Amino acid sequence: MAKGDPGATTRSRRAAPRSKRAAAKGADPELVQLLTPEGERIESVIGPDGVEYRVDFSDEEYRGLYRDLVLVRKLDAEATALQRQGELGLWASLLGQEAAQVGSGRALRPQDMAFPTYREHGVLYCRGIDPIMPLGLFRGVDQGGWDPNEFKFNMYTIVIGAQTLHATGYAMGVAMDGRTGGDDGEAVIAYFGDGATSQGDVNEAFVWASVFNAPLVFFCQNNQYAISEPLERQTRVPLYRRAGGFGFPGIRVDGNDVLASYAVTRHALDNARSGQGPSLIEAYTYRMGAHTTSDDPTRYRIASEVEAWQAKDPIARMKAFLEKQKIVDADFFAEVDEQARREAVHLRERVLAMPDPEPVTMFDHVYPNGSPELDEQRAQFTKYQASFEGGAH
Ligand SMILES: Cc1ncc(C[n+]2csc(CCOP(=O)(O)OP(=O)(O)O)c2C)c(N)n1
Ligand SMILES: [Mg+2]
Repeated sequence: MAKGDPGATTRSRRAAPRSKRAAAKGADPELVQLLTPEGERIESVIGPDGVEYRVDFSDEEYRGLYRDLVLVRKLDAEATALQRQGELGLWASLLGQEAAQVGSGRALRPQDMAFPTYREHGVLYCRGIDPIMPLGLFRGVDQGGWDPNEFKFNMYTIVIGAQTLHATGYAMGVAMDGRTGGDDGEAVIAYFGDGATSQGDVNEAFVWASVFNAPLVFFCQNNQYAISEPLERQTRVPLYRRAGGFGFPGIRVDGNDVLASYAVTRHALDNARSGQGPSLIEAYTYRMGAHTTSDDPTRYRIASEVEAWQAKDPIARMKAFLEKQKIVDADFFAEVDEQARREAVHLRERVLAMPDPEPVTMFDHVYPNGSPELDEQRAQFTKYQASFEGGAH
């Protein structure tokens, strides 16, 4: 699938998927999966919601998804390295969550609006935003530099769960403006984590979205941890089942399976855009790295757990599938790796070249037209800066 083409159709030339099995042997019946960890393709699966989930991509689209996965992982690794070298203040890695993000990100149609947390670098990439953008934020040289309306991708939100309320209000507005209905309708997606489900904001968002039938998909990446707190400290029931209590459908998808993540998200978005209201997707995945670069996960989880999830790696299974089905030629993987390497070098060069802003400019974009209070704070700050030896710096 072409970069920046999130609306590409799932219907395509290659009609018959290779595997005819309805579901993998021993597969979790609660988990929608279309690609096993071994790279076996499942033609279609009936979810516990009775919906038949399937994708029907062309070879080119399959290769495109693989390229997306590799690129976002490489750029993320580069950002982690930059933080380690002191070039970023902090980085929240998406390692392990590439399929949940690329699958859902590519399922968005151009008109759909996304509300991310601080970890959605893969979705940001799928929205066609320059991957340099979040690095300015984490380097502390800007406050997030993209235009949410231009890219239909809101600002990163660090306040846990807050964006689910923003998304609900926005989605209610979409419905009130009559922008739902048909393929051209607008749907909204709100990303959040397993830990966020314990927040009041998220539960309030569920209530409002439900009773106002908002065109909204709640996309929870259950990566098993909220910093050091494991999932069992958030819930006694699978997270997707919470939706039932609020009056809308919930579904759990294999978040390490890019095809299933795409299929489930596309279905939920299309339901939302056609006026059928909200739903909850629990993308069951794993945070392979630290919570952020300020965290040391070896303090609270054991290596064997990480190893078990390594066997479910989202990129490895897509690679195995492409190889098995011979839909790549010999140099494809090397070519993708080389592109990723080049883009990472380019990213690094541009980060190192970012100018440091004058500290006083932090007051510039707080309000569109400023305020007397802000003017006072700016004056105080300028005076404070000038008190240092050598003047303003
Ligand atoms: C309202 C609020 N409370 C606490 C925090 C501190 N905090 C930052 S990340 C985090 C854990 C979030 O876990 P989860 O929702 O599972 O998302 P993940 O980081 O795993 O993607 C917490 C508690 C915060 N940013 N905002
Ligand atoms: Mg989490």
